[in-house]
Amino acid sequence: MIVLALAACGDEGEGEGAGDANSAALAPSTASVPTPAWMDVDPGERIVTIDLTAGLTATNDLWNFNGYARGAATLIVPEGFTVTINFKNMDPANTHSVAVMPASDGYDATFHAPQPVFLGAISAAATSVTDAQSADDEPQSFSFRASRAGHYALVCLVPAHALTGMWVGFEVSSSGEAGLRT
Ligand SMILES: [Cu+2]
Repeated sequence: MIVLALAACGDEGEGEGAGDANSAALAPSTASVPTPAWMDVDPGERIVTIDLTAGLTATNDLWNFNGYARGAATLIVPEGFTVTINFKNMDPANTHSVAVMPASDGYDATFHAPQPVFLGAISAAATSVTDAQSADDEPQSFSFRASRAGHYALVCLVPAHALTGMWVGFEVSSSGEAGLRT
């Protein structure tokens, strides 16, 4: 993560103060966004691993991903990388799910036979109130290849959850950028 940030600085602005670990935060918008602790980017292996937790905070009445809802954050992964999502749920009252879906400024209450944007980019029993990920379940993992750059979303497909804001942005960058934009 730090190596990436420093490399980005070196590419972007030589006069900004070499060796300043904070300079990435001050760099122009084309610079890398921060990589949160729950996201690991391996440029060598071309793998991104994301620990994603539903109900991590009280935001949106627990209907959030890592504390974000209603598109308040966008996860960014590089095109062509393999993405593994380790998904768990800390909401004791509701099951949740996650899938990479087309971006939208408003989602329907229900999803019928949803097709994720990328093959395999969906958690188990994603539309089921009873069988999606519960707080009692072991974390589940699924992987997919982010094969096409674009703007998408991570959406909970349990009925009424996306409608109520349980989604965040998911961007596949053609520039190699990775991290979290808030
Ligand atoms: Cu949900």
